[in-house]
Amino acid sequence: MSTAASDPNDLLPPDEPVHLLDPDGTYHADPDHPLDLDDGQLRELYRMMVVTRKVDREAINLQRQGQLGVYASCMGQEAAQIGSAYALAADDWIFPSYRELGAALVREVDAAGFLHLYRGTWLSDHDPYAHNFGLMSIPIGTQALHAAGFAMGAAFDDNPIVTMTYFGDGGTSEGDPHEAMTFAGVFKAPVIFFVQNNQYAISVPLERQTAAPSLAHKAIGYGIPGFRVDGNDVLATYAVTRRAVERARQGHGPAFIEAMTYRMEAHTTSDDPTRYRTQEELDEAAKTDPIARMRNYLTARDLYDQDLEDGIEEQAKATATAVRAGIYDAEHGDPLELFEHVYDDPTGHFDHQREQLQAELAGAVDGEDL
Ligand SMILES: Cc1ncc(C[n+]2csc(CCOP(=O)(O)OP(=O)(O)O)c2C)c(N)n1
Repeated sequence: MSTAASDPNDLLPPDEPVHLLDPDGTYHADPDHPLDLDDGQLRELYRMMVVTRKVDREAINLQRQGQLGVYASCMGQEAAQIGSAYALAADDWIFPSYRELGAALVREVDAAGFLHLYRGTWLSDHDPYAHNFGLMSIPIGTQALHAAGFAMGAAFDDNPIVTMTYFGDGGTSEGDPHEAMTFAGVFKAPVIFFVQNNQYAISVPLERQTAAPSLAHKAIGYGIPGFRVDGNDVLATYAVTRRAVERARQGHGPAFIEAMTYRMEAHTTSDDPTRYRTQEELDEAAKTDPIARMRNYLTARDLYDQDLEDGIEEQAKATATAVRAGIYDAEHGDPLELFEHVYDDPTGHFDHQREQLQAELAGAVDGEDL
């Protein structure tokens, strides 16, 4: 007996990514992607993008001042993250990578707490169960397994939640998302694989990442429908994700969404992007900025004025200031905590590593450099 879709073409993405907003803010209604957002929610999407960008900049500044060890910016990807996270219900779960500050802010995760991982203070100061938002995953794509497993578990329990995981174009070449999508397809797990195609995996451009016609085309190999969306268009991202989420909630299984976007900043603060991309390319990408686009749309709809901008700017500044206060000179925990919560029954090798660190720390206390 075959479990394959009756028509494989149903799994293939459309030729063009779904797009509702032009860069000048002109809106094109699409009967397949109707919007169910009121004026307040439209402004809310804009507000969250502005706050995200401000906090993102603050995090880069904090790294420059030696307060964070490293930081992975999401500048340029605010619409992809906020439009998609906003399409979930509060009970649904998100399993992020390391670049999802925007999605974290939609989930009202305290930004300073979240950034502690980048300071090395602790994994994060947020309780995943209070926000239905997992910890950042640094090993590429591992969070896809968490999302697929969590969704399968929820389905076994008849719990009608949906999970969504974020990973990048580079993540699609890793084994973990492959395994996650294989399981999700077979078990029809209610999970959304949301890929932010920001064109690069560090210095590796998309054309060296895959020979597939698009990343979304890869989904057919798992029996999962692939969708494509203009990820710099917050309304399209919201509408496409919303549809996929409802589909999953109704028992129709997983979806793979490829959001076309662009990473405007370096891969992380340790990267020098001038080694692999040109200023001309950046200037071109800046013309598709997601925040300017939404502002143009709100202006055209008479939903934007200086008072709104001032209020949002004030809130963005207050959030950035709170992040600075929470991170600056925050005390580091005991490095040996690293070894807790790993094994119930630690291996000899693991114990040995712990002893080594303990000895090094004792040396440092005695005045030796680590
Ligand atoms: C398993 C694993 N291999 C390698 C790395 C090193 N690494 C960190 S980020 C990155 C590129 C990821 O690119 P992509 O998936 O496109 O996501 P983006 O960083 O662009 O959001 C790599 C190879 C890692 N963190 N984990």
